[in-house]
Parts: sequence; structure tokens; C-alpha cells
Amino acid sequence: MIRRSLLAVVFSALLLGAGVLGAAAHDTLLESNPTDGAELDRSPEQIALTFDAHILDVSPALVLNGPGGEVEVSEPEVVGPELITALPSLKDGNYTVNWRVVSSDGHPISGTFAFAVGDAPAADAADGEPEAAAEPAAESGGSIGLIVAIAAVIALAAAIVLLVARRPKRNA
Ligand SMILES: [Cu+2]
Repeated sequence: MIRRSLLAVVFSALLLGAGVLGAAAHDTLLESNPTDGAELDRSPEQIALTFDAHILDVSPALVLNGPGGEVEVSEPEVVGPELITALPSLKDGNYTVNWRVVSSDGHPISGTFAFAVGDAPAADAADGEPEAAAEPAAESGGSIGLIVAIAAVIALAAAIVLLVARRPKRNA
């Protein structure tokens, strides 16, 4: 009876650990410059995204939309864990960035964030997409996932120790 429930604990710990570690394998965006929601006095010279690992240099994409529609930006460049895109001088207004890169584990990852230049009214419903808000949530989900994974591994180890410790007593 006890042994069976211990096995159940081991099994669920394994499932949980495997699932969480798999999900945590994607690179995540650590920060962007400009940051999401930034209100800048003047046009930034570039957009830099920093990830938690060296992203792959496989067709990175960055689309910038502003008051006049899509802004022509230079080819985004992968430099280690960063994606850097040089910008022309941006006029005042609200801007939305959509990016997509290939994570070091080979999975495409993408996100959206917004910033404003000059006297533009604060970015709101006009820009739509509350996706930018979803991005940090996913990141904290990742670190919570890691904690859960570590807890699962500890639970697994404890269950195995209990299982092994009990066995001789039963047989004796
Ligand atoms: Cu992945």
C-alpha cells in the first residue's frame, strides 16, 4: 500500500519534471531596449533584444510598425544572446515591435512590445495586442517552472530513498 503510493509519487514527479524541463528549454527574452512601454524623448538608434542564451542565427525577423505603418529597418543581426536592429530616425508616435528568432533549442520564439517616441500619447488600445503583457508572464512562468522542476527532482529523490530504505525491512 505504502509502496504503491510511493510509486505514484515517483511517477508523477517524473512526469512533472519532464514536462516542466521540456517547456523551460526555450530561450526567453530577458530584456529589450527600448523596454516595453518606454516613452522616449527621441528616436532610439537601435532595438536590442537580450535573450538568456545564444539564439540561433536563422532568419531572425523584426517588424516595426509606427504611425505611418511599417518602418523600414535594417536586417536584424544576431550577436550572441542579442538581436540588434539598427533604426532610421523615427518620428514622434507609438511604435510596436514584432520579433521572431530561433531559440538555441531550435524552436522559433516570438513576441511583441511597444514604445513611444516624443510627444506621442501613451500607447493604449490603438496598438491592440496585449501580447506584450503576455511575454513577461511567460517568463515568470518559466522560472516558476524551474523551481517546480527542482522540487519534483527532490521529491523523486526522497521517494526513491524511502522506497529503498523500506524494502529490506519488508523482506526481513
Ligand atoms: Cu524549445
